[in-house]
Amino acid sequence: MEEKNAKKVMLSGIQPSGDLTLGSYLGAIKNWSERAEIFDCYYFMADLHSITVRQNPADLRRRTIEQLAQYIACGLDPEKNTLFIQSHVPAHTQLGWVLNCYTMFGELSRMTQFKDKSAKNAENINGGLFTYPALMAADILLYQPDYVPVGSDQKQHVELCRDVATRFNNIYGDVFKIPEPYIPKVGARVMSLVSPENKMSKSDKDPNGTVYLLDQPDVIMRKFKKAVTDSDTERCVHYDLANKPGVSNLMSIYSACTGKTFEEIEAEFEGQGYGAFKPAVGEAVVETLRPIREESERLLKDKAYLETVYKAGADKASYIANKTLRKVYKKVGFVVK
Ligand code: ATP
Ligand code: LTN
Repeated sequence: MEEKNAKKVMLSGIQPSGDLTLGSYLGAIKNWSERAEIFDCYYFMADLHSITVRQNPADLRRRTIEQLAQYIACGLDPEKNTLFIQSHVPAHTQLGWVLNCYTMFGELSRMTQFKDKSAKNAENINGGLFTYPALMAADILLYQPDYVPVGSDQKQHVELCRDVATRFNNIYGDVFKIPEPYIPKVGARVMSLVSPENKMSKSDKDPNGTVYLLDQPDVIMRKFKKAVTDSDTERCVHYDLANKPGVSNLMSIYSACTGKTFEEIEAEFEGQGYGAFKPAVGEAVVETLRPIREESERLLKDKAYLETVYKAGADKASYIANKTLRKVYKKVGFVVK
């Protein structure tokens, strides 16, 4: 018991707003799966957040379950990690409401994700999109985590969460642990295969730029063969992020999948040009993703097992979350039953 309490807590979520990608895997989930021994880990499908942008209900349901299967297939063992669906733990919306009342209009107005998403969805700038960070703060603070592993785009939200938690603690005493964002090292940023200046993203409109975890091998190979490289005449495989972003991105992917260094990759393809390099990267990705796709497909045939996982996850998460919620309700002056 003592040892369990000594473990640091880690928590993160991904919105099931698109199918998971090679970027989600290399940038996030792969690293999460290596931490289960050291940390007490909570990972969830952020379905409540995803409806801030209009979703097709059948797709959202399918993707939420697929995301769970993919988390497990990527190595998140449900025995060692708490995996759950955000909407199954009502404490998220309950604390979300309370924190809305401790988050300032000005703070929310400054969030770059709000500005970006408002520009992209001008016809649906809804209240949820605006107050998204208060719900995200609740997601985090309920579990009193030490670290929140997120991409650099989410750092601003974790900082706002820290500000809100500090504000609350200053009024009511030490209720919340102040969490640290945990940003992966540079290089864990996989770029689009068709526009390497943009991040590979699950909601990208052009599927050719994005490799999905469930893509079949022939689809992956086609995407890599068509990947943008660069227009210089020497066509050599050399890492140069500023001048050769396409080739550099492919090298990063190849390195992440094979464990080879950039020097080793340059030596391997010396004098061969991109014609040999691009299919080699494709094959390395196919082999990296093959066990994940096969295991996901197997798990998706066993809906009963996935149901036991998300039900057990929701029970465990609710137990922890409700403890924090109860404390908060008492502090703000609600009659607690
Ligand atoms: P959306 O397109 O719906 O905004 P996204 O594909 O950009 O989503 P997120 O859901 O914002 O992905 O990211 C989930 C996690 O996956 C983030 O914490 C981030 O670290 C990681 N991630 C996503 N895409 C990449 C990428 N291309 N490279 C590295 N990490 C990534
Ligand atoms: N906003 C995040 C998803 C997310 C999250 C969280 C991440 C929702 N709640 C709590 C970490 C902790 C995103 O869009 N990637």
